[in-house]
Amino acid sequence: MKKCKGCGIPLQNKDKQGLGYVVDMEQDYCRRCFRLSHYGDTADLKTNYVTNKKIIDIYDRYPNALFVLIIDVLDALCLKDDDLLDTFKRKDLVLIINKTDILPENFNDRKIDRIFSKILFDLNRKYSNIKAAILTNKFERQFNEQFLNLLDVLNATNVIFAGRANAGKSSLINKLIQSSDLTTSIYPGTTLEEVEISYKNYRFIDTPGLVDVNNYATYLNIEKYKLSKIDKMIKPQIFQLSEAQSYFYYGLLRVDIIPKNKASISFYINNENQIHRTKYENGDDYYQKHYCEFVLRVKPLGITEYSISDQKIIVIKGLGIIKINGECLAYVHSLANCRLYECEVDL
Ligand SMILES: Nc1nc2c(ncn2[C@@H]2O[C@H](COP(=O)(O)OP(=O)(O)O)[C@@H](O)[C@H]2O)c(=O)[nH]1
Ligand SMILES: [Mg+2]
Repeated sequence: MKKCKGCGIPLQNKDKQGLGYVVDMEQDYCRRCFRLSHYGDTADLKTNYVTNKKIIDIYDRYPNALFVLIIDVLDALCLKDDDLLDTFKRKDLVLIINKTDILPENFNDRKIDRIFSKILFDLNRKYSNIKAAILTNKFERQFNEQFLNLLDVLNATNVIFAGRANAGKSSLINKLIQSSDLTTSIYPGTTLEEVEISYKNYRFIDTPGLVDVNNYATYLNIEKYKLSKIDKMIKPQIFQLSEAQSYFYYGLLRVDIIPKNKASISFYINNENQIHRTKYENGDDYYQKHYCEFVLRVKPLGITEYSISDQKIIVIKGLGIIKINGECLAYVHSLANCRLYECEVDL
């Protein structure tokens, strides 16, 4: 059976509306990949084709492969409380913490090393199957050499690239094989099936991304997703306050802060979006008045209360991070489906 070189779906020339459609079976790429790569056309993008069960079945078909788990850098900040690594408990695992280029300017190499050494140290105590970890991003030049050396040290030739949707798996394999064979896009759910690639004496296997029920991206439609996803270096939006204030990120997130004295709050989100601030007394009014205008409003928000004595860093997967400093009460209104994660490492 011939499969699409970009996303792995079996090709067919019978059903024009169906996945894997090609006019001519000689073609290597399905219509969906062709449109996505050439025109950024998302019409055929959202499918319910990929499920976590299917992806785990793919993993199970490669019992002897080395598992390379690609993780978005912001997700990596709360990996200890995530169940992602449990999926790979019985596999030899290499972690790749990807997209470090989105971290703010003051995150120099030393700072990044400090943060992730601590996180990885804690992870290693729980998961003895982690053989190595690499921090990288798509701009890093030494990655290929480093990674291929590591494969040789680990004596690995069959290598499966796994992880959550949109972590950068396909992009990373393209970079390794120095091609653009695999279809990549800013949207989750691009890769539909496993794609095997022979390179030198290795066999690389790309896979679809696991769906994360705690990630905002899972619940946003394409337009909302495009507005809020972070793909460039974050410039935090920082606010000082000495009286109670409410902060709004459209209808996606609201944070009320009631300070004992002075406090500050920083939002690490997509730079294109401005946080709106009102007095706390006007917060509800503002929310009611603009309720219908909130272009990004998706589902009811749930409220989590924090009593903060010094600092709290909260990771909201798929949306960003908030960092609150000072003695205060904070009420975070966020998408009820998505769990909030506290990051224990200072940023
Ligand atoms: N900023 C940034 N974006 C990246 C990086 N790696 C991948 N991306 C982007 O993340 C998106 C998802 O990439 P893709 O390879 O399709 O992810 P996959 O679903 O894991 O295969 C694309 O828009 C990539 O350009 C990176 O290191 N930094
Ligand atoms: Mg992919």
